[in-house]
Parts: sequence; structure tokens; C-alpha cells
Amino acid sequence: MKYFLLILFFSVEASMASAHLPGGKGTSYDFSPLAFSHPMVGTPRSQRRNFQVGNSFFRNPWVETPSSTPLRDGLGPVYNAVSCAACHIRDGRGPGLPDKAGKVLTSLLFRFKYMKSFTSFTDHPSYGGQLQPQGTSNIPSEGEAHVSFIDIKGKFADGEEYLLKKPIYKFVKLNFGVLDNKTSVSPRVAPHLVGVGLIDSISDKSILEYVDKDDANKDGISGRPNIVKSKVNLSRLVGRFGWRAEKSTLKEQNAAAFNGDIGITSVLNPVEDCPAVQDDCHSQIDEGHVELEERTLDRVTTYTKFLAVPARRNPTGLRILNGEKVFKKINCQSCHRPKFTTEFNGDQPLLSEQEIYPYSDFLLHDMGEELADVNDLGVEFFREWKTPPLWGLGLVGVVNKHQRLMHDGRARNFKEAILWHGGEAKNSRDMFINLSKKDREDLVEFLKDL
Ligand code: HEC
Ligand code: HEC
Ligand SMILES: [Ca+2]
Ligand SMILES: [Ca+2]
Ligand SMILES: [Ca+2]
Repeated sequence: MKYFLLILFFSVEASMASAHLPGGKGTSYDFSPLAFSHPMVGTPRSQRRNFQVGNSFFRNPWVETPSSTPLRDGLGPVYNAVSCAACHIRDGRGPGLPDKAGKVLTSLLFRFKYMKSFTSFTDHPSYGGQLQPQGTSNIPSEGEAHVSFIDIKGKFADGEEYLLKKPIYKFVKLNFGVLDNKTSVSPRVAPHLVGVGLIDSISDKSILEYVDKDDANKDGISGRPNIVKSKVNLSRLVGRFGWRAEKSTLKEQNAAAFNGDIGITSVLNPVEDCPAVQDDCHSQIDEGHVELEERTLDRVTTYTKFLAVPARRNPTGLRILNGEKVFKKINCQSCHRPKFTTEFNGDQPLLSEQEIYPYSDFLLHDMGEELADVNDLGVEFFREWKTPPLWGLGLVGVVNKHQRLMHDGRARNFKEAILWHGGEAKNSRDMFINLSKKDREDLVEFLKDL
């Protein structure tokens, strides 16, 4: 009897150790509305100062040039928001969509791809890579995005009804002509930023292990890497940041955000997003000069790199354990891979060889037509999305006071997020619909504990 208890004790302990520490050694233990804003436990003193300075550049507004604060000017000519924190609210997620039809919120941005031929896409000739709804003094903004919703009704196998709200986007006050039907529109909401330094520390090789491009094992799930060359790490090729894994390093993701979202140029992104047809904006391009000091970009990158992943709150709760079983049973983990080990990094013990639990494979999957990017006429262009990490999602409700999920925030809670899954995830979604109410709810309890 004693022997039996001992084994039980050890196995519970072993599973607790890993489940408790999704972000490795640096996992944090604050579950308040500031849960996403802490440096990893054990962040060295030398980095704490950079973390704090980086934090102020993340949070405080950028201003127009010329100004009395040259370290933080250069806003625009066109932009989405005046600070990183305006979208990544408390380092968490933006709501993106309003509850009723109307103007979309700041934290939702729109990327454009313009079809030049059947196989080649470029930035939009008049609007560039992204819609900026704001302009500085005397510079016209590009336009505004509005949303309306179409109801999609359905039923679980046990008869319980659900109602999804499908967003339809419309652009108004467009200052440089209509978006024609060659333009693919990709809505993206600001995700929460916990653990991005750990994601930056996963080797390409670890991600490539899960690639199954042609679905060789016939489980209906393929998954391919988004190959993107990095300018800062020449051996890095696998994209992993953003909803479509379009950036392969944290520093490049951050530099692109400065450039596209705030209008701040840097050595990595030296040109303002002002296509030639935007005369006033274009005339402000100063090619000989970049606005962001390299040191500031590095500090903001240090800030994001050390943002801690909060611990699980109750990983051994009975309902949560059942939910975890259901998660495996209905194949959620075929894309939302629980575990990775980060690569060796002699300089940063907190990022080095850490066993982490992001619940993602960082690969692109066909997610079905309902989630696809479309043009003005609703014709589909791209339907692949990166599996997003699930860690920290259970605290979005506490930090951001909403539980909107998916790439544009269309899901109002976890249940809806699963119901929006299609394409390669259709089997999992159908199995979810067929679960008993208790298993469905336990699965959600598990997700809320991540
Ligand atoms: C207008 C809103 C907005 C602003 C301002 C903004 N972001 Fe983002 N951020 C986003 C969106 C949307 C994404 C997803 C991008 C995509 O899918 O391409 C994102 C993604 C990211 C990611 C990748 C997260 C992941 O896990 O994939 C990082 C890191 C990031 N932003 C950092 C920053 C920093 C640093 C700043 C300030 C320089 C900033 N962001 C400003 C909206 C914003
Ligand atoms: C084929 C791969 C795949 C499978 C299987 C899959 N997912 Fe996903 N999941 C994704 C992708 C890709 C997205 C992002 C789609 C989007 O935003 O449009 C996503 C998004 C999510 C989100 C929202 C994340 C966020 O940051 O907003 C949750 C929650 C989620 N999945 C849970 C589940 C659960 C639970 C299951 C099992 C029922 C499951 N997923 C099965 C690929 C998958
Ligand atoms: Ca600028
Ligand atoms: Ca633009
Ligand atoms: Ca497969």
C-alpha cells in the first residue's frame, strides 16, 4: 500500500513540474491584470535595466517630428497607433472587433496583397502592405475599416445551439481609390506577447520535425513551414511570428511593427510605408536618415524577449485533467503541439534549453474557407494560418477583460474559437460538436488553465 502511494505521488509530481512551468525556469506567478507584463523570474540585473527602458519605449506614445523629445519622434506620416501598447494592451491582446457593427478598433489591422498575376502577389500599388487609418498633421490617412456581421447558427450533437458572428469588412473614406478585386485583405488582431523570446529561441530543426506537407500519415493534417529569410540571423529560415508566421526573428517582427504600425523607420526597415501615389506622405520620405536608434530597437526587443509566461493555475484539477484528455482524444495536439525544447544559448540561461509548453507547431495549416482572406467581392485568396500558441490564453480574460480569439478576434470565447476551425481541423471540430456537454466544458476549463 505504501509503495503504491509513493508511485502515485511521484507521477503526480512529475506531471506537475512540467505543467506548472510552461515558460521554463523564467515562468512567472502573478495572475492579476498585470500577468503578461513581468520579466521572467531570474532575469539578470544587466537585462532588467534594458527591460525597463524597452518597456517605456513600448508603452509611451511616439510623437511627430520635429519635437522636444527626438528619441521618440518620427510618428507617421501614416500610422495605426502611437504606441505598441495601444494595440498590445497590457502586453496582451486587443479586442479588434466591436460588439456591434461599426468601426473596427485600433488593435485590428489589415494587410494587403495585390495580385499581379495568378502566382505573384505584391504590396498594394496605392496602399502598400497595410492600411494605416491615421495620418500626422497635413497628411491624409488612408481610410477606415468597418465591420458588419453575418449570423451562422448551429447545434451541438446534444441539441445545444450556438451562434457565430462572421465579420464582413468594408473600407470607407479611402483616400487613394477603391480596393479592387485583385486585393486580398487580411485582418489581424494584436496577439498577447508572453513567451515570444522563448519562441525566438526554438531552432528551425525542432519546428521542421512536425512538417507533414503531403499528409504522409493520412490523418488529414499537413502543415508546412513558412520559409522566410532573416536579415539578422542568416541560419534562421522558419517563420514563427505573426498569424501567418511571416517573420522568423523577434527583432525583425518588432522592427516591422515600428515601421508599419507606428511609422518609425529603422536600419532593418528604412523606408516609410508611403506608395508613390500618396504625394504628401511620399514627399516626407527621407532616405538618408532612419528614425529609430538601433539601441532603442534592441531594448524594445529585450523587453519583449523577457516577457514571462505565467504558470498554470490548476494543472491537476480533475475537470482540467479530463479536459486535457479530451484535447488529445480529438486531435487538438496534432497542431497545438504541447512541448518544445529551446536551443542552447550560452548567454541567456533563461532562454537556453528550456522545456516549454506553447501548444503550437508554428506551421501553416489550411483552416477552411470561413477563415480565409478574401477580396472586395468575397472571393477567397489565402486560407492558411499558423497554429497560434495557446499559453497564457486563459488569462486574456483577466488582463484584457474580453476573451476574443482567432486572427481577427471573431470568436467571443473558447467554444466559438473551436467552432470556427475548418479545413485540416474540421475533424477535430466535428468531434468537438459530438462531445458530451461535460467533456466540452472540461476542454474549455483546460484551455482556460493554460
Ligand atoms: C496597430 C496595432 C499594433 C501595434 C501598434 C503594434 N502591434 Fe504588434 N502585433 C499586431 C498584430 C495585428 C500582430 C500580428 C501580426 C501579423 O499577423 O502579421 C502583432 C504581432 C506582434 C508580435 C508577434 C507575436 C507572435 O507571437 O506572433 C510581436 C512580438 C509584436 N507584435 C510586437 C510589437 C511591438 C514591439 C510593437 C511596437 C513597436 C507593436 N507590436 C505594435 C498589432 C500591433
Ligand atoms: C489543423 C491544425 C489545428 C487543429 C487540429 C486544431 N487547431 Fe486550433 N488553431 C489552429 C490555427 C491555424 C488557428 C488560428 C486560426 C485563425 O486564427 O484563424 C487555431 C486557433 C485556435 C484557438 C484560438 C487561439 C488564439 O490565439 O486566438 C484556440 C483556442 C484553439 N485553436 C484551440 C483548439 C482546440 C481546442 C482544438 C481541438 C478541438 C484545435 N484548436 C485544433 C490550428 C489547429
Ligand atoms: Ca516616420
Ligand atoms: Ca499603407
Ligand atoms: Ca498528417
